Amino acid sequence: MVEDPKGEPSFNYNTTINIPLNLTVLDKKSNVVSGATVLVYDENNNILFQGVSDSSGKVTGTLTVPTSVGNITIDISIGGESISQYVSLDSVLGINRTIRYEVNLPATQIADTDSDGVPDDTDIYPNDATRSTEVTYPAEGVFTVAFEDSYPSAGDADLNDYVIQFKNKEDLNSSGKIVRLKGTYQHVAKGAGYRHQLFIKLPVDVGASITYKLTQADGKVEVATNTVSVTAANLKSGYQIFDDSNKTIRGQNVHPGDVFKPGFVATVEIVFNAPVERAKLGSFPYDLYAYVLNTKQEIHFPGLYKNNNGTDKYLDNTGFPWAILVPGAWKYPYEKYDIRKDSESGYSEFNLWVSSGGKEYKTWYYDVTNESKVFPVPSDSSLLGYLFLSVKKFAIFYAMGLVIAGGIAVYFLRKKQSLVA
Ligand SMILES: [Ca+2]
Ligand SMILES: [Ca+2]
Ligand SMILES: [Ca+2]
Repeated sequence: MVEDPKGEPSFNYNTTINIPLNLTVLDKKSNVVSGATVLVYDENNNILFQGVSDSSGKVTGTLTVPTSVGNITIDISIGGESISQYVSLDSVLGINRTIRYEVNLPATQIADTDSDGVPDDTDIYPNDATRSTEVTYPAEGVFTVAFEDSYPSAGDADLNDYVIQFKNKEDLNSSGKIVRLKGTYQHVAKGAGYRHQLFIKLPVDVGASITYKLTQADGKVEVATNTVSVTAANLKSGYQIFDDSNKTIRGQNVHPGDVFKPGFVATVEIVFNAPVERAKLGSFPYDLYAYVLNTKQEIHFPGLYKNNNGTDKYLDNTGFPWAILVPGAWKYPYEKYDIRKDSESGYSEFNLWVSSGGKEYKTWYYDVTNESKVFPVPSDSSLLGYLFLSVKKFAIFYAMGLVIAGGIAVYFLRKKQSLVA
């Protein structure tokens, strides 16, 4: 039974979408099935979610994917019997499904060394009952966040005042709760006179232990690895990732002819004192924000805070944001080039993307249409790309598991069904 809510999400310059996932697994006799492993992955086998059905047969979570992802696959597996459902994300706002097995489920025991409910062959941490999977944002490479720092005044839309490349990794337990959150952040541009700091707010109800390290781009240590305990209140009020932006980069990296000088790299690992629900933590990129020292203003992504009259606090009166998230090592505009003006923009698809409400030209940021208008940020020399070597571990791991299953896999694949009750 498919009851996926459909519609168009409100457009606020978002390049990723959060899709709630609610599944119920039933057997042939419509009894609920607990202990079924649910795995969700995208077109490139990047894992988006993993969980195990509870005593009510339910699995809940949230998928966070770039809006350009067209299809995902949901695999449900128990006792060697699997069902795959291929889901087009076109106009999908959520995934609400009841999935029924049409075969008798075998009573076979599958090896689960740590007894967390996730079989060894799909458990990223087969000897750690507190964790069973990891999700990386993005699966490969980095995201870029670009801030306009004049808030609450409208910016000039050159989107280079304070630019950070980053990626995050979550460890989830078998209930889909987040046990650990890791982030790596690199300062890449400062096209501004103002000074900034980078923070993250996590509105969770538990404290955490945070391990932090700060290095220069070449790895030279600025702040040695250290671990501190923080309270839930600390996490709610904001944890500082970077201090004064004047001190975390040696060049502005925004003018034609500037030799790119990558800035400092911060590595943050947050281990929560108890697993946290997605609804509490929020979804990638979480509440990552800049604090402008000169104006004492915080600058957040749209979609998180409202004014008293109900409008978005971080969209200006023309509907433009002060913070934009872009997949990849984004080539932001040169100084004073307004991305919205055809004569100044390096991205002719940007306005088309905006006027379509985000439905068309979803990968505008990969298509530089005027190289003379954008800063040539290196795409592959980024340090961050090398800091998460586990990137595709799962995809490879999973593929190998299927290979090892060998002959019986063929048998099961033949029986593999996509029936919906
Ligand atoms: Ca396990
Ligand atoms: Ca485990
Ligand atoms: Ca600006």
